[in-house]
Amino acid sequence: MDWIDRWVQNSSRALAQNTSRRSLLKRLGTVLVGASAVPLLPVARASDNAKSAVPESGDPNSCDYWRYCAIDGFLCGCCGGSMNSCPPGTEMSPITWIGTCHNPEDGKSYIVSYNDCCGKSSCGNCLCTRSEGDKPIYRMDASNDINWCLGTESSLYHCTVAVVVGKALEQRE
Ligand code: ABN
Repeated sequence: MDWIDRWVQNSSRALAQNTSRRSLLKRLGTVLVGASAVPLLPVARASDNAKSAVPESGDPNSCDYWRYCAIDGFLCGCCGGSMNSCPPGTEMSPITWIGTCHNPEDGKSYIVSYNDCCGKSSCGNCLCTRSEGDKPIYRMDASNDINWCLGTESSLYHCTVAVVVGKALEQRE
């Protein structure tokens, strides 16, 4: 008999001898529950994709900075993080508010994702509420006055980062 056949036969025998039906079901259950803990849906993690291509000018800790055209929150650069990274001890929310901002450096428009950093109480520094394109809170789908600390371990809001996701399509005249 082939060694693979022998190996499978021996393993099956050993499994049958050493495992009761109940413990087999228990193991199967553990594997199924474990597998369900692995996130099935891909979540777009914010990373500054267009970073190398985006010319920057100005002070990223100032509310006037071009990326903040639609932001509503405390600037993470004033809270121990940076314009596109959360301060230590906080977690970036995967659910975000999106804006389209004009970059004066190259005259192009970029899609900017405003991710809340979560897990610590409000930072309190550099509040910036420019809110371009924002609608009142009763239009939840189009309002940025919302705590986006959803899908994170903690729902405590700390500050907001502005991550350039990509170039916006040019509008036809
Ligand atoms: N997205 C910033 C924010 C957090 C809490 C409350 C309002 C706005």
